[in-house]
Amino acid sequence: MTNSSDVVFKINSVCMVGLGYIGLPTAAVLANNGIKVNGLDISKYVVDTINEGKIHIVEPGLENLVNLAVKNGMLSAHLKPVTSDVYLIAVPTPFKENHIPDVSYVESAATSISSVLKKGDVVILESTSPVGTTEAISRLLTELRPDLKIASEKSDTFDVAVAYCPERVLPGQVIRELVENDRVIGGINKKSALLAQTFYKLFVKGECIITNARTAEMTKLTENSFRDVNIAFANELSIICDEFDINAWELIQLANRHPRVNILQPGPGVGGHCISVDPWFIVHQSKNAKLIHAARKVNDSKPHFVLSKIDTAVAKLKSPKVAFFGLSFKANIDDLRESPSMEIVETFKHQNPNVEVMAIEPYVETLPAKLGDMHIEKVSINEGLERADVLVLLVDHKEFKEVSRQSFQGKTIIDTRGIWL
Ligand code: SAJ
Repeated sequence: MTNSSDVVFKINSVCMVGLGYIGLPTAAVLANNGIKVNGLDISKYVVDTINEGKIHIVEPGLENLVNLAVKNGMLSAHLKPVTSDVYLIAVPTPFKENHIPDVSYVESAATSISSVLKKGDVVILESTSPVGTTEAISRLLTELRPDLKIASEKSDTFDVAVAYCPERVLPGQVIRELVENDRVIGGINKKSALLAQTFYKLFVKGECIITNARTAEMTKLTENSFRDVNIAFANELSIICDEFDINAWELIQLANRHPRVNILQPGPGVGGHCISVDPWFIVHQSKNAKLIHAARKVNDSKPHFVLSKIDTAVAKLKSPKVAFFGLSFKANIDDLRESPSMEIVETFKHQNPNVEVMAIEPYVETLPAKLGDMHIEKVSINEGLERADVLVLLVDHKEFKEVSRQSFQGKTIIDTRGIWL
């Protein structure tokens, strides 16, 4: 493809910046589609692990792909950027104090690749980012490389294209979704969008739809805010139902019989590093985000509601033993980061140091050290069911669904997911 200034854009190799939950699967899929991938990460452990053909995260199907790509010489990992044709940035964008978005990893990534950029390259940001970040990255690259014409929203003639294309894959199904999902590709200008689209079409079977960078940034934030607002509705309903002595899950099932109603499921709160984080980016940037803000507060307050229910149950017993079923942020995965279940277990034990607390988590081998330090014991499903007086169901893991209802006799059940009711 040729730009109007006769710069030739070709895509033979990709530098994947950030080899985590998104970057590594993307690198592996690209490499297995015949594109040479030079991975870049700041962690020596991550780089060494990948270069041995192994992986440092849990994702079904990923290890095989990485192993194959490394063996075939199509994927290698590095601590310094290797000259490539396309630079894909997938680094974390957490928030700082007061929910202010932290784009410092994106800025560091852009700074790091700036030294190897050349005419004809394409830079694509995939990290979830506040609106305007792609424009800021274009300005940063312009400052760092005054010798190159970095694409901007103001001009369609450039040496280096710049675009934004959010990842939208579901943990646990990343490999399939990377290929099958539609992609929204926002160019900083139209030509950058078209160049990025050419790249994604190399491995994506879903539609690759182009727009501008700001709209693509907002699309990602909108998708996760939509889900957060809808989960907040379910969570608020479950609290109202508790007040009215109504089973929220039965109520939702019945309401969902209406052809235009589709309520999500209540839980102990919203976890993970996306849905509980991204809506804050909109709230931070716009005073008009009132509903999105309220949803965040409802979902963040749900663990406190669950804790109040446990406190009431425990207060009725002489020497209570409490078993918590599930620690991960959602069902059938091992990811404990930003998990409302972890928050509930830790807060409960902190406030009730003398109560015996057990945790059941079939998806992790050993409990995080901080739980061990608090004298929280990891037990099997059966041991938890036998020993505890209060059973708190926090995650709807498939193993918990199979538990015999007979083992509930004489126990207090607090089911935050509606699978034991
Ligand atoms: N949850 C509920 N009730 C529900 C659905 C979910 O309480 O009815 C809770 C889960 O238990 C979990 C949290 O919400 O704590 C988030 O889980 P999730 O399965 O909704 O989403 P994630 O965080 O695993 O992945 C999301 C996805 N976004 C959308 O579905 C809009 C995924 O496609 C994104 O790529 C990902 O965020 C991301 O990386 O942004």
